[in-house]
Amino acid sequence: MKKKLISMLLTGVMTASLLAGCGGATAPTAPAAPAAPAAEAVEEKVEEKAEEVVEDVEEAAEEVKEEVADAGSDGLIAVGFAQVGHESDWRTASTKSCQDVFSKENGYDLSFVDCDNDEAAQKEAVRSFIEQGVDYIIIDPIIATGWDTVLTECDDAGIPVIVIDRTIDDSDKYVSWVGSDFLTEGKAAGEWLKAYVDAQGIKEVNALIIQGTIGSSAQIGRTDGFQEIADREGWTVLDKQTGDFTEAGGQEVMESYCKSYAGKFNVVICENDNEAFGAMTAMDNAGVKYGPGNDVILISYDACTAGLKEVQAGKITADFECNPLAAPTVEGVIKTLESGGTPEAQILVPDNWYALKDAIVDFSVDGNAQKMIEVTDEVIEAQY
Ligand code: GYE
Repeated sequence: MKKKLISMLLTGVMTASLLAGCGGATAPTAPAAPAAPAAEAVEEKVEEKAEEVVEDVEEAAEEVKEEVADAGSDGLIAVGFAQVGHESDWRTASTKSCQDVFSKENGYDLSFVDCDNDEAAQKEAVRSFIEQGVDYIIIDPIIATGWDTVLTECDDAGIPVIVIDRTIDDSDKYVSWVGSDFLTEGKAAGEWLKAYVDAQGIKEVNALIIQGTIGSSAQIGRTDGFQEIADREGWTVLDKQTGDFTEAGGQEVMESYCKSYAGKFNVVICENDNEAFGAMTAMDNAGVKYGPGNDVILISYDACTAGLKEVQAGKITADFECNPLAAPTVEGVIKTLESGGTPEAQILVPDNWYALKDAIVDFSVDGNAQKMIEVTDEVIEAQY
């Protein structure tokens, strides 16, 4: 194609220059003298010029093609979002937040994939976004590792990646991470428990932990943060098993705990509210009394609306929030990129800690005094 274009251009230019010669002076009657060296130099120059012209034409054609492609999406910003799944109330709120923000009315064409807690499906979803040629990819990584290969593919495709909520710990090929500090959440639960048992005159802590999805940064941070305080205070952590952030998982683990540790535990920590709901069912069925003034202190994370209702009902003694409404902040990152700016690499969304009045105690995390919010009808009404 390119050669054809060059020869067409060359013929055109040579013809034009010959015609121009005929018009100005008397056409030579004798046969034209054999081409002199100067004529070859002219031909080379013309060929060079023709090549440049062809390259400019090809570049212009490429730009037009790209504009046409963009125009095909009605000028919307195409965003691919690979969501963890639908395992909890928290996840539902996170998904709704993203779908509300990245709507067509707001100028986005959102491709949403619920990866159903399946790591392979999540990688597949990201690769499908690359195939689609989206403008941005958002990932909430089910677990923190195994990401560098697929993030390299995004990088090679020139598609910026933004990580929301959970972290990716084995690759830095993404523009920004927007989420909560899970280690601080775990430490806050431990430091609150220390202040609470002291205030209640409870001398011993024998704790059972129902963990989130193993290998997720939310599970790692909450488990490690609480364990740090437990080790410092000499508490006994009788067992840790995963409930996979689901209500069924929480109930199953708690049923097993009620059999294996009957009468030996006085604290249960669930790494999200849905596990706490399942644990409550199991303890009810086993006749275990929990909540303020009872045998077992029940601690939870997320502080979703349903979780705060259980705090108000005197079931969950303290609930440590993880804010699921990060989508507006992620949109801010995209807007910064769209305007040619450089967004922050890490953007923390604020979390709060909740309890009923009698369970609100003063405590600090890493030397920073913490504020607890008393659960009331208004607080529940305003929650996510
Ligand atoms: O705690 C849980 C959800 O990644 C922080 O995942 C999130 C966790 C949250 O299933 O409810």
